[in-house]
Amino acid sequence: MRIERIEVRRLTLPLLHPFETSFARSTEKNFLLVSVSALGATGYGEAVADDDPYYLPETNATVLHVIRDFLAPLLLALKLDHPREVFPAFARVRGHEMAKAALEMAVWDLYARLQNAPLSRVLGGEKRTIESGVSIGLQPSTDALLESVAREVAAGYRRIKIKIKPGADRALVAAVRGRFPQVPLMVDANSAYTLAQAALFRELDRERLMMVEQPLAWDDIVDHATLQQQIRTAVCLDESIRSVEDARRALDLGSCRIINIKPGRVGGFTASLAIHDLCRARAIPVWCGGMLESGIGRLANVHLQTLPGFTLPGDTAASARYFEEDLVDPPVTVSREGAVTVPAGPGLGHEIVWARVQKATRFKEEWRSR
Ligand code: OSB
Ligand code: MG
Repeated sequence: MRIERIEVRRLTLPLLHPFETSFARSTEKNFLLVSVSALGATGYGEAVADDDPYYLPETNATVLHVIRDFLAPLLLALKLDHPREVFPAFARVRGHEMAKAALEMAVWDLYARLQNAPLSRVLGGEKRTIESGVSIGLQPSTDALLESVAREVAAGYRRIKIKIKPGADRALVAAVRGRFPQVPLMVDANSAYTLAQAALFRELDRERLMMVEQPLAWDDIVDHATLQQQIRTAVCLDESIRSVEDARRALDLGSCRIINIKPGRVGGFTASLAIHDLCRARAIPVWCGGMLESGIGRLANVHLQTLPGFTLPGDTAASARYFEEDLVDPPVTVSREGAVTVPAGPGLGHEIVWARVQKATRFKEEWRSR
């Protein structure tokens, strides 16, 4: 198969509630949606970059630049038998995993649609439902946080993650633990600390957290190894793992005991499968993170989590927590038991609502094979 057409759209969706982390506060979701077409079908991939480089270095502008000037020409020149050939074909381009992932995941979706198979099946996954946790942003007050945790526990989410930052950490954790002694709980610092603050994480050992996610620098695996040696709680890496090689080095060093796989962060599904397989061989649990994706990226994450190594609940909460109207119909929903049903239809498996995509589109650009 040859890809005949690639389109990139820039979309803006208002967020129902602002989402605050140690690095930013977002009130809307601005992202790029990639479409790839061949043989009368089209597949979709959502880029996970933001307008700013505060989570990782890529931005929507760099993703568009790298797709337009480097990746789209490479993809249009490829003769493909299987989507696993896309990621290696991008190898000459260093980094830019978010740009690579958006295109690569669109090709997987296209391939699944052409096979008339759910994406989960072509990825090799077997689960029919996956378990969801929820990520709760920094709140205006501890009471607001407790109220939010109570709401999500009642909704059925299987694990609560709260964001922390210097000055908003031990007291928040103690308050949530005090009120919910048994809830599976974890924290995510998004790289807000340094090793000089290791004492905080030694204190948090008392709170029976499932893990602490990305406490130290976004590009570090050395200090994380030192920290992991000093605490009992498992360190989970998010930002620091952008390839299977990053994962191998981190595991060799003992930098973490859990890995968060976001396909949009590591270059797509092929890289995600490689990290999954590596972790499985070393008995390291993995789970799938989220990036406040629309239903398109959210469903991609749902399909990936059908693989057997995803043994911990992911950040794949219901569309209704984020958006008034999602871009897919039906939206992603979560049962009272915290489960998401894996769509059985071809590709991502839910219809894309084009009127909503059009309404959210700010501009688009396309490239065709000659
Ligand atoms: O670190 O996991 C993260 C959102 C944006 C950027 C980074 C992260 C997050 C989340 C939210 O934690 C996960 C979600 O609900 O999609
Ligand atoms: Mg994270």
